[in-house]
Amino acid sequence: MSKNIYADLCAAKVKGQKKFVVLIDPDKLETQNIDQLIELANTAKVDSFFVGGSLMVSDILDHTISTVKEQCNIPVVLFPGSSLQLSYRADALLYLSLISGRNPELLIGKHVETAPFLKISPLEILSTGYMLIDGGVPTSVSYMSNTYPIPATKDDIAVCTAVAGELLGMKLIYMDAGSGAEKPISLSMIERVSQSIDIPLIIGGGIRTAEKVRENVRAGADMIVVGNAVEKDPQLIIDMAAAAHEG
Ligand code: 1GP
Repeated sequence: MSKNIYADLCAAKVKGQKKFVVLIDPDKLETQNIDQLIELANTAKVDSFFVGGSLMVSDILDHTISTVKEQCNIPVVLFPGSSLQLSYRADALLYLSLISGRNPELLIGKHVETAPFLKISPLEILSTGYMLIDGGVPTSVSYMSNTYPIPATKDDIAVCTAVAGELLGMKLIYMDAGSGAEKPISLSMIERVSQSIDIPLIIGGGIRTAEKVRENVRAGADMIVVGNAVEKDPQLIIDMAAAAHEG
């Protein structure tokens, strides 16, 4: 399997091209919906699927990825809520270090445990500085990770955290207001952080409209992730992907 997702993302960033990602939480996906989701994603030229969840209670991760792979060529990237969410059927894995928090297990502990498996895996490993930003409601990831998010108005803290991640050698920064966030990340925070780092910036959490996707890419996001909104209304994929791609 070719390991070119990161190279492709960096090349797109240089050209100012933005990416649109659909988040699939296997727990929330009804079997009958996945076919429609994949068809829409194909039509909309969605750039990747992220697959994962803060707490996965079913064991259909492999099955979900296989179903996607059978029906399209869109890359599948694991977005693991825990070290149990590992599948060699995916193309890549976000190797998340929760740099907004101070939980050592999620900064390095889980990485040590999983390193021997990942070293020999066929997955493209994408070292990612993961930053939770307060989205107005307590999120599953905040509870499960036992960490506080960065306050929504503290742009300086977000900038310093992202720059620290870049200086530590991380390949991506993912700022996430959490799934179902009431308030998505502010445009001023996206602007400040994107201007402060050279690595690609992923933004997600609480994005519900194509207009918000457009605003976020114009503010400097390189990749937009949407989960809840397209679970509720899969047709949104078409306009949201277009908004990201048109910039
Ligand atoms: C959460 O960024 C993702 O980790 C997506 O959030 O489900 O609110 O779109 P939503």
